[in-house]
Amino acid sequence: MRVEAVILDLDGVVVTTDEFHYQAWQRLAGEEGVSFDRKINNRLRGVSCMESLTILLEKAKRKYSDKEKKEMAARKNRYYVDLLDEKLKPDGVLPGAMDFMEELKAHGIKVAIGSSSKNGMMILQKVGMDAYFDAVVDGNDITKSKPDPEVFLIAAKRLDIEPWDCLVIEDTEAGVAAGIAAGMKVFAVGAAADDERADVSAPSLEHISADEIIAALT
Ligand code: B16
Ligand code: MG
Repeated sequence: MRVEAVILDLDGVVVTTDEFHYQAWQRLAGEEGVSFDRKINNRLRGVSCMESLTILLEKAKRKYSDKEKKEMAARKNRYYVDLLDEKLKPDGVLPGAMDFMEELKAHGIKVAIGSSSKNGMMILQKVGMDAYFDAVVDGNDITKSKPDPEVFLIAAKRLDIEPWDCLVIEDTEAGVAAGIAAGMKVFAVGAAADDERADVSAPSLEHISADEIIAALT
């Protein structure tokens, strides 16, 4: 393949907002008397807000109506956005991510974001990167979240690049599956680094250069 575009997942690849998601879910769970810990939080990584709520409520003592669930998801999002607003700064960009993307741009490779988060644009604004990418596709643009390939296929379309010339960088199982389903090559990092379905992997973008990745795929 020729790598013509790289579509990066946001949370866990370019920035880490994981701790803020954890704190917001924990506050909601506390208010509702539902048990919640980091192990359950790990299952929420990469999946949408409503799907995360369904997982959180697996241990609830009672059933919640759809109206109640909508209110709870909105409440969690308020807590999360308040944390982002207060705490997310340009130093929230993960080590190695900036150099990696600069290297791609220097090769004339297009760079995009493919995120499940409805707060994707706000996150990019907070770290000063809202004008950095050739395309940004987030949770507001999609009807089906990862592992469905929709987010990555929309990104490829906006970039005007064929899916088979795109490389996805992901940190979750659902995201790796979405990249494969999109017909793209997948580079797995972080929590997904040992996912054998990926074409290439590394602990983070700090541990490998873009040149090494491109060479491994061509
Ligand atoms: P929001 P990504 C994902 O972002 C997060 O990893 C996941 O934990 C979160 O539930 C999901 O976005 C939805 O986020 O609540 O902000 O809409 O990894 O796809 O960039
Ligand atoms: Mg992620």
